[in-house]
Amino acid sequence: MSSAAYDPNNIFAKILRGEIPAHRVYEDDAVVAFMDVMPQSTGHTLVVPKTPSRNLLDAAPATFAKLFSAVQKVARAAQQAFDADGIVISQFNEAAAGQTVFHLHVHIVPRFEGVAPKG
Ligand code: DGP
Repeated sequence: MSSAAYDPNNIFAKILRGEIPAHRVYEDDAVVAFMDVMPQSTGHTLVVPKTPSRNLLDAAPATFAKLFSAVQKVARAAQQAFDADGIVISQFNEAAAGQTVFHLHVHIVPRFEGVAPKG
C-alpha cells in the first residue's frame, strides 16, 4: 500500500488553523470536533486531532488516548443531544478505504431506529 506524505493544506488543517469556518462543537488541548458538511445522519460529527497525521497508520501512539477519550465524550453528548438510538464510530485510512480528507479524523454518526443512514 502506498501512502503519500501529510499535506498541511488539507481542509481539516485549514479548519484547525481557523482559515475556513466549521461548526465547532468541542475543543480541548488535543482535538477539535465539528459537524460534518456531508452528514450521513443527523448529528454526524468529526473529531480531529490537532497533531498533523495523515491517518491512523502514520499517527503517533500518544495521539490515540486523547483522541478516543474525546470521541467518547462527543459521542455521549451527541447521543443525548440528538436522542440517538445508537452511534457508529468509523475511521478510514487511504483512498482505497474511503478516506477523502487526509488528516486523521474519527466519524461519530448517530443512528435512529427505523432510519436508514444516507449514502
Ligand atoms: P473521510 O471519507 O473519512 O475522509 O470523510 C471526510 C468527511 O469530511 C466527509 O464526511 C465530508 C467531510 N468534509 C469534507 N470537507 C469538509 C469541510 O470543509 N467541512 C466539514 N465540516 N466537513 C467536511
